[in-house]
Amino acid sequence: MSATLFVSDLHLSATRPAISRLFQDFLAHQARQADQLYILGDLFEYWAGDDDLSDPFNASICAALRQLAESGTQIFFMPGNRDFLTDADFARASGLSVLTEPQVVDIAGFSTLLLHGDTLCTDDAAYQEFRNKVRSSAWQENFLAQPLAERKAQIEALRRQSNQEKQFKSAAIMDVNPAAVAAVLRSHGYPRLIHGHTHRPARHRHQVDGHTCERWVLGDWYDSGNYLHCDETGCRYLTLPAA
Ligand code: LP5
Ligand code: MN
Repeated sequence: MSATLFVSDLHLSATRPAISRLFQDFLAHQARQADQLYILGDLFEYWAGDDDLSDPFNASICAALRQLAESGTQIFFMPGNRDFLTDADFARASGLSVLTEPQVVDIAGFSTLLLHGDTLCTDDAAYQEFRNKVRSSAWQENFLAQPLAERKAQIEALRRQSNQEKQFKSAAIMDVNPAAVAAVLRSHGYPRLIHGHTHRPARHRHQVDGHTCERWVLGDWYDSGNYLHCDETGCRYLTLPAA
């Protein structure tokens, strides 16, 4: 039976070494037994550009991914709102294939739509406006032309602002919008949907135009590690022991 694993929202950073060790352990064990590993965004706390591969922490994560790929597990990475500046050098160093979103893939016979998840949070108008700006190639070219240290300082300022604003946004605003979910399921032929970003792991069922679609939300790696295991029989959540 083929096994495909899904993770997202690990937010790896040198400041949380226990979670990084847990992830490296997951790559060396559970992920090795799988045929494919999908990372649906926010692998890193943030990614300032591929020149930050010189950072020993970043390099160690990429090397562990590459080792997994060389052992025979295929790795796919869909960037999230924190690591959308990853580029070809990152992909090469990690031995993975980058997926653009939205992406429909066949997982053990099930048509499955993959997203990071932030595009479904359409009620978060301030975020969507910000997203549109930073996802334009003109903005990215300009940003990446600045020295790494300057970029990191700007990201720190953004993180402070984002954390502050999130305190005043309701839980509903930061969750997916049901109409956006229905629209994306409709436009992709009523597939199963797997996404992260909201950090609210749960299996949902959506009725859209008479079709029933499953939506699996991935969990974050704040307190412990977790992943979704999918095969011919369907999907199930698995948790790793606390770090
Ligand atoms: O990530 P999460 O889940 O905590 O919050 C997101 C939204 N916040 C973000 C910001 C990232 O977390 C910060 C790290 C990103 C690094 C990317 C690198 C390249 C960009 C560098 C730009 C300088 O994505 C948050 C959502 C939340 O998800 C739930 O969906 O609410 O959105 C915000 O809080 C964004 C604000 O609402 C709008 C911010 C406007 C900022 C204006 C420019 C500030 C520039 C500061 C430096 C010059
Ligand atoms: Mn996210």
